[in-house]
Amino acid sequence: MRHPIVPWPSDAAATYREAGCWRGRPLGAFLWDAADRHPTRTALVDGGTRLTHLDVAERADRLAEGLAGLGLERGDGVLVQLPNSWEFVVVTMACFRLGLVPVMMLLPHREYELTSIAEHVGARALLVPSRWRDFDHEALAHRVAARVPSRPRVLTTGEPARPDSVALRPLMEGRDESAEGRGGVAERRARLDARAPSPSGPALFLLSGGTTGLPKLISRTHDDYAYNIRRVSAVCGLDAETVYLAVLPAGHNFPLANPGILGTLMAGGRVVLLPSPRPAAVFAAVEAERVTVTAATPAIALRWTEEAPDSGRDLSSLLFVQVGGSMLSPEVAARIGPALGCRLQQMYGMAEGLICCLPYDMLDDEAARATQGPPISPYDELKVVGRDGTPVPPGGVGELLTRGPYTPRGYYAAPEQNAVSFTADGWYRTGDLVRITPEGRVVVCGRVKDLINRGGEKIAPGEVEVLVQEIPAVAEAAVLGLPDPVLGERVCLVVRVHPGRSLTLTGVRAALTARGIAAFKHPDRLVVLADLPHTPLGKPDKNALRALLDQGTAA
Ligand code: OOB
Repeated sequence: MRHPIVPWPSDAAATYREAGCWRGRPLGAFLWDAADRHPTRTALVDGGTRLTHLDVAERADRLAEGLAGLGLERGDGVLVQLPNSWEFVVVTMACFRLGLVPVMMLLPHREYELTSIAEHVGARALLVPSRWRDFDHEALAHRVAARVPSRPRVLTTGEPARPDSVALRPLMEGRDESAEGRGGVAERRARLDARAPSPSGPALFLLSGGTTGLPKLISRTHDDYAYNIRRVSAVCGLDAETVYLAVLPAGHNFPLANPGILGTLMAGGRVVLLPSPRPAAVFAAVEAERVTVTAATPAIALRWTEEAPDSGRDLSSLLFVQVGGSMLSPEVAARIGPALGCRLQQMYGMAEGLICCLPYDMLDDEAARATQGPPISPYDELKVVGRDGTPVPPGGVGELLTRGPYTPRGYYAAPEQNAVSFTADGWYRTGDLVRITPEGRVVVCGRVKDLINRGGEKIAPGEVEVLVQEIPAVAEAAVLGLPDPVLGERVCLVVRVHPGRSLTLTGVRAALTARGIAAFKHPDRLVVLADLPHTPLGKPDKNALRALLDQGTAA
């Protein structure tokens, strides 16, 4: 890592330690606890691959030493861009064990995102599949590696196609039982324990939805993430009987840790991994593995709700389905439980920290269910403020500000952004409009931040605008989210073109593909206007544009 992470002030840190939130143990130690308690229970199911808790911990340790053998060291940033798979989990745990800091990328990310983030953290390795869904990630990783000054190694979970790629599988699948015996495992564990990373140091980097063009990385410490996971697991009632189905992209905070993959593993439960939320595959997995809990965005939950009744599958093992990431309409919320034969748990949270949801035993309470629930920790501080930054009267709507034991005080190496996103006394400005009920439950009402939430994927308009401006025909551009019945929002690009030039949506998408930005950020709709409305500061007036598009006065 090239820069230090933003610490909590020492008095807050002391409070969280004294309260027992921060326990001073790295995440790898908690995962080994599960392996000690439940060595032979199945921890991971990925297609035909089934691994026990002990298998996972041993493979992670083996990989950790293998990565160390490649010259990777504690504190090194590595980009992880892997599908939901057992390898993702073992890689993540290996990073925790060695103190490498995985940056959780998404599979659709391309040159633009990978390069800027790899540069930002000075990445030492890129961990990718060889090919995934007909895309050559290994070749992409090499193109990125060649452009990044830190010259990261390319490590792949598949068969490497190039001699300068490192195959990860042989590093994970050692032959302990025959060659080294159990002693080898214990010795390796002791060696890794002896060089374990500092619990107050960075464990992983999550990507922020962000609103500007710069990559914003959220560094989560071992202490803070372990506490987050422990609390949300307790609130959700997880135990060794839990069978969690991971279908959302594992690099997202929601399926990774709320309670998600890591929460389930730490509870001694079983994680079933699927690479996509396709209903038929999901229902088949629920039936086959007796899944008890899964997580979805509203758009995905709606698809499941529509298709479950005719699936012919036995979904009776499901206790609850978590839905979060974007606004869930009350109508859809009312249908999910009955259709899937389980309870609905709404979840409002963010990679920046704060998580709110109703405790598991309150999911039948109708009044409570109309909210997104209270924060998971008594140490979470919430404040609702008006435009002028002063608190609104109790129950009023305003922007939510938050602080707490698992909400870091700043993004990684981004002082200018931090001055905007955090107050001087450390509150994170969520950019969400909420109200808080007398019982302390949060109701999300809207948003003040300039961000597009397309089916739970967050898109920074500024990031797309910058690249669109590079297209020669474009004189001026604004990117905004327009309401969509399925995804919540879709990406709309409004442009003014230079005289005599023209532009098509296909042309824009081709230009953005060439520029290497993830396809989910591409505009779904293009509107060409003779002129754009402006704010007094001379920027495109997005509210005016939205009103214009709403009225249908623009094609
Ligand atoms: C989750 O995390 P992120 O970092 O992808 O996005 C956070 C943002 C929030 O600030 C809010 O704008 C929106 O996503 N959001 C919701 C919501 N949950 C998240 N908006 C309305 N209703 C909800 N229930 O999206 C995330 C992380 C952990 C758990 C759950 C979601």
